[in-house]
Amino acid sequence: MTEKKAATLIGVPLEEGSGRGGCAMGPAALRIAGIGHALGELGYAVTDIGDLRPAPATDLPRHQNARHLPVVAAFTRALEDRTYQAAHAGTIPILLGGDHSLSMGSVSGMARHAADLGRPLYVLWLDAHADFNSPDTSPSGNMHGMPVAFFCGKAEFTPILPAARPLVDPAHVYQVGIRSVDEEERVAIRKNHVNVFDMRAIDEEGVGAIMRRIIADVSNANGLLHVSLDVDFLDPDVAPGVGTTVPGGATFREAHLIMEMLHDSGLVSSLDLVELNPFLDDRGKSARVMVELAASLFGRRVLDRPTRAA
Ligand code: B3U
Ligand code: MN
Ligand code: MN
Repeated sequence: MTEKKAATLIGVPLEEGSGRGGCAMGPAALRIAGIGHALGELGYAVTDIGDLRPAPATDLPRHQNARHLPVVAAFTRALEDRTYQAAHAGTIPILLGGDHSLSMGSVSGMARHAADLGRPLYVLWLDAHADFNSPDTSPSGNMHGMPVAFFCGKAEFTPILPAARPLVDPAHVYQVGIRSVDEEERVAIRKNHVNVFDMRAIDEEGVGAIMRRIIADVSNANGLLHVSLDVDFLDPDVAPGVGTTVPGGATFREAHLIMEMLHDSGLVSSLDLVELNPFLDDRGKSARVMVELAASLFGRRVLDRPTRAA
C-alpha cells in the first residue's frame, strides 16, 4: 500500500457508565500525554475530531439497574456512527475514553463496517473485568460492566440501537488479563463461548503464546481486529489512574509485547483507550503508559527485527 496510513481520534468524555467522576477528563489527558504527536511521528495522517457531547436520549424509559441510561445510550448512538464513518473512510478509529461503556458504540460501529466488507469482526478485550453483565445480572448497575454483552446482542433490554444491527459473535471475543468476574457473568461467558485468558493463563502460558493463538485465529478467518484496552488490564503499580484497580494485573512488559505482536500482525482495525481517570492518576503516569502502548501498537519499535519463520 502506498497510501499514507490514517487515524481518526474521537474524544469521548463519558464517565456516567463508571459510577464515579473523572473519566470525562480522560481524552484531555491522553492528548496532553501526546497521543496525536506519537501517531504523527509514526507516519500516520491524524485527524482529531475533538470530543463528542451528545444530548442525553429522551426516548428511553429509565431503568433502575442501567444507571445513566440516557447519557450512555446517546453516546452509544453517536459513537456507533462516528466510528463506522471513520473506518468506512479508510482510517483507523481511535477512541479516547471515557469509561468502557463507550465500547457499546465503538464496537457496534466496527461490526457494521466489517459487515459491509463481508469480513468477521474479532475483539481483543484487555481488561481485569469481563464486562459481560446486563441490567439483569449487574451487581452495580454501572454500564461500563456491560459493553461486551451489549455488542454481542446478549443485553437487549431496551432499544438503544436498531435490533437488526450487526452483532459480534461471542466466540470472536478474546478476553485477556481477566481477574474479576461476577457470578452470573461467569455463567454467561461460558454459555456464550467467549474466549477467556485470565491472569492464570498469562502466568502459565505467557502472553506471547496466547497472542500467537489469537492472531492465528483472526488471520485464518480474514478478520478485522478491534482492540479495547482498559487501564485496569495493567497492574495498579504500572497504571494507578483508574477507578477499579484490581491487584495482580499485567506488567508493562507483557502489555508492550502484546502491542508489538499486534502491530506485526497487521490485523488491527480500531482501538479503544478506556477508563483512564486522571483525577486518580499519579502525575500523568497512567496517561503516558496508555500512549506508549498505543504507539507500540501502531509501530513504534526499539529495533528492527529480522522476519522470523513461524
Ligand atoms: N463487574 C462489576 C465491576 C466492574 C466491571 N467493570 C468494571 N468494574 N470496571 C460490575 O459492576 O459490573
Ligand atoms: Mn472494562
Ligand atoms: Mn476493567
